[in-house]
Amino acid sequence: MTSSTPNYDVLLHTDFPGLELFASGKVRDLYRVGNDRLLFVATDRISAFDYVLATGIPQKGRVLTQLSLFWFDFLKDIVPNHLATADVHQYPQELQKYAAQLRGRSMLVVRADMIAIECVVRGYLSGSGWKEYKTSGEVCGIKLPAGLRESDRLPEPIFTPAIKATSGHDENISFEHMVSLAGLELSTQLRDLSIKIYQTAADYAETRGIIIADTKFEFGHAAGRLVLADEVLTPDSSRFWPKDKYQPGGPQDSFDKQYVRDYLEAIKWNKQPPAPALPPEVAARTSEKYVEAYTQMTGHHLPA
Ligand code: Q0Q
Repeated sequence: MTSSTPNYDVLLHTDFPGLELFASGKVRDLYRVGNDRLLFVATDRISAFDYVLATGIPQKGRVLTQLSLFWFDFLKDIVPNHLATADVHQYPQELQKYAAQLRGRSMLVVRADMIAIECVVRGYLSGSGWKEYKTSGEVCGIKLPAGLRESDRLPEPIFTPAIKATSGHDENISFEHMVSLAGLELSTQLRDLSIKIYQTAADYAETRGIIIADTKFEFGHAAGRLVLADEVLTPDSSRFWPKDKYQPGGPQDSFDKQYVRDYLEAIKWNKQPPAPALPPEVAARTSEKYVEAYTQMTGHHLPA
């Protein structure tokens, strides 16, 4: 294999000797590149019920990266983003020896001063929003109409920010709490921009047969500008539902993770570590669903 041929092997753990790890998440790793860039790498790891499973999903990292690139371009007139380049040939010389591992599943991004608030927008009532609504009729302090069912489309998208609790879980907060953390001007800007981005993306996705039920944006400041960072509108940062199967009144099948969820249900995993491995056919079918999510959303084949 030469450095110009992509490496389609499943990548579970990144290993770039000489590069300094900046941050590592369940399925993404960030490396420091100079003083003002980061290398954002999407592995093929998959998490379920907050645990990383022992089996990787072929092509998953490439799909998530290429979807983020699609949305950065789609949204470029609405919001600047942190992308410097995803063309490995443009990466600094120190990264060229890792080109085959990086091609298609990585982005060189501008290092931003991140805002430590997760900007969640919900167009449908699901997950923690549904849980909160059942208890209080509200989500993040936003009163909703009575009588809504699980997975119902909301009268209009709502902004439901969250902070990373010490437990590592997201904690939903009210807009007023966000204002106490980030100030009124920035909070208002983030709310209005998040809703506009979500609405624009969700309207387009629906024409492609995909419901984006909710999504999580991360923003930062770079060179004095507010930029959209992290991954954007992927099945990992959002709930993707197939539109042709949408039936409110209960939980919806996930576009991408349903085979995994059904398998974990079938083996009666107790949702405690160690997270189980997946049978090859579950990993293979899940891989097909990720690639399908890309081709259905964009109308293009996944780039080689
Ligand atoms: C940054 N993260 C998320 C994360 C672990 C991603 C820091 N452009 C940036 C970004 C981005 N994206 C970040 N920091 C400065 N500039 C993103 C939570 C964590 C792996 C991947 N953490």
